[in-house]
Amino acid sequence: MQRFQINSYKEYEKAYQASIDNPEAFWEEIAESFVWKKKWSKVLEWDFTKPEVTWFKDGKLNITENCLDRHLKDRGNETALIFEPNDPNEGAQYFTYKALHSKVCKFANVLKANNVKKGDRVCIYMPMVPELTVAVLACARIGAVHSVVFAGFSASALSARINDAACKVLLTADGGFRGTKITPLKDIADQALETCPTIQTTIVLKRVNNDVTLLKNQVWWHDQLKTVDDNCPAEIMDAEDMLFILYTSGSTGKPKGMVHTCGGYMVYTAYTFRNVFQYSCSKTNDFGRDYTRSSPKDVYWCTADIGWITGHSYIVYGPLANGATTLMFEGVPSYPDYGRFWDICEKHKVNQFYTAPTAIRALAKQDTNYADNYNLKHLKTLGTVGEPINLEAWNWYNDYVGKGKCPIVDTWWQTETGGIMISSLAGVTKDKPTFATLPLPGVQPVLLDTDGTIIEGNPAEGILAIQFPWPSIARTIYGDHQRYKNVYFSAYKNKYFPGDGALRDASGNYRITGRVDDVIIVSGHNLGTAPIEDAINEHPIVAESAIVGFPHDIKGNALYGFVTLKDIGSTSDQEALRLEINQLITEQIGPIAKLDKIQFTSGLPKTRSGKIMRRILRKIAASETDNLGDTSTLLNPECVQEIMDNVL
Ligand code: 6R9
Repeated sequence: MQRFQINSYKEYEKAYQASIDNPEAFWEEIAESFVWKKKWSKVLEWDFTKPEVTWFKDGKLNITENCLDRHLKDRGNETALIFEPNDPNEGAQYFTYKALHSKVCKFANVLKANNVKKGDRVCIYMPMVPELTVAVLACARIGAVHSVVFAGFSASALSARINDAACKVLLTADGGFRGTKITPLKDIADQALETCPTIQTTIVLKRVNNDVTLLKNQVWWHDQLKTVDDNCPAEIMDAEDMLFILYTSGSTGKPKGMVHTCGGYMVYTAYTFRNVFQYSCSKTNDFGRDYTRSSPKDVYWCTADIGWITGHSYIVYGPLANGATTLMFEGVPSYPDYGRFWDICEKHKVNQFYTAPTAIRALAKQDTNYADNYNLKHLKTLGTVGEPINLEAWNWYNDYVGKGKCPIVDTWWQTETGGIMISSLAGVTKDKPTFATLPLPGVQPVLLDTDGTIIEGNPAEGILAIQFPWPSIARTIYGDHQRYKNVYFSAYKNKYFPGDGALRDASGNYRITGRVDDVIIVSGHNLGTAPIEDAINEHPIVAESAIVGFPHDIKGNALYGFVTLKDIGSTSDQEALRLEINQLITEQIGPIAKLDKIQFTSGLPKTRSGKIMRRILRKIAASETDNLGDTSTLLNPECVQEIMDNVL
């Protein structure tokens, strides 16, 4: 019998081997730890050429029964969710499994009362408050598909996402607290709704007491709750029914609505959560059998926003499927001061802490070492996600937060993969600074040459690809299966192509070296260059633009824009134009996509086929001009010198 929890390196090796030798038998045994309404007829069917992947065919379940109902008997009074508000003086809130179950059922009934049915799409544009978690689970309860849009996105980004999925209902709030600022979510939503004909109802949560007026077809969350009870049987879902859509940036064009389904996503996020973080429940554990570690129960905190995949998989679904205590934080690491993360760790006795390199770098940069002022002795596991972690940040995290005693799990994965793919297992397999290390059971990575040949042996460096499906692989791009095929399955035959490069050391540990496409990761957020360029090009006097990333101390990468104007003499006030350009980007995408540097130039380096040579611009932006590489194919080599002479 395959154990749910891996407790030693030997067990990892055994599990990994079993998952390669017989993936179906391996995942079947793991899947049996969950509550299914009806068992599957086949564990896996797949064909990467179509691409089509089916896990747990004909299996029936509801993920919320696995995240909530099944815990009620043994751990109904244990804490499921801790909410830490933006303002520390407001005080934390604690929700037991019973309380969370009741809230989810009630809100599920609100959705039903508003005509939301199985398969309908519900857009959620909310701050990091408990109602967000409740809303996500309430959708899953009745089989509605949630599409959470990060509350930092602009009105036009929001409406594009609502329209892409033809959402029926929008859930939002009067506003959201972020440090000293309030985001006027309702105003932004109203602006978006002007161009969203499919939205029938908007349900508005009161959070900041902003003075907002409800328009036609808008209702208050609290009023809606008055008319429902908390009895809501879970909708029976097929393992392959859609659970949610989550948008991610592509290197070209509009955002991609990645589709995740119920069965495989649940199995994989729960399994990886338990094993990567080595989360300890207590002696009475639902997956039972082999669980002996420590009690009482751990407190786990992931600092991500539920608007991103990390929040979906490792704040909500993975932890709750394990009966864990998961903490969500509304605010920012710098408010009231840069000690806030550590204050929360001390206050809630956090045992597993999962954050992003950009946050670590920002904290490490402060003159005061705030981490030293708090008692962090409960920390057992530290995690990082979102981008490669540089050695300096890794060392700071290890020394000042982990005090040299906590394993650091550097988890490589993507919105598309649904769950963690390459990572050490805390204290079970070895970590190695700046390396994500080893693939999880079920994950079969390879490194490829540019022509697609598999590079055998170690060490090696190349393009990362995955050659076998895992349960939580995204099944399609909503409404555009052809694009799904083109982006992920066409570059290399019969392999999933994630868009990252990697190297493998002599012992087979993977280190992710960064994107190999036109996606730039800024402060852990994926940004496609094309949508930003589209926004800039809307400016009436802009002719053309090209965006590249350049190294930044805190953000990892920052954005550098090269912009040509329709008439070079058309503006004397470059500073004003820069502000206007960033304003356009803020309106079209959101403040996260603003450019740090904007250089005006008379031309952009282009190939004869008219493609902008970003490779050259990238080098100039990073001040690596010693070796610009091959410029012989350029149509207009003269502009390169001009750009170098005026670099910012
Ligand atoms: C979970 C998440 C995915 C991209 C991915 C890669 C980068 C994520 C990383 C990492 C190096 C890690 N990335 N984790 N790079 N080391 N541990 O971040 O999903 O927002 O879709 O981003 O992030 O480039 O391809 P998503």
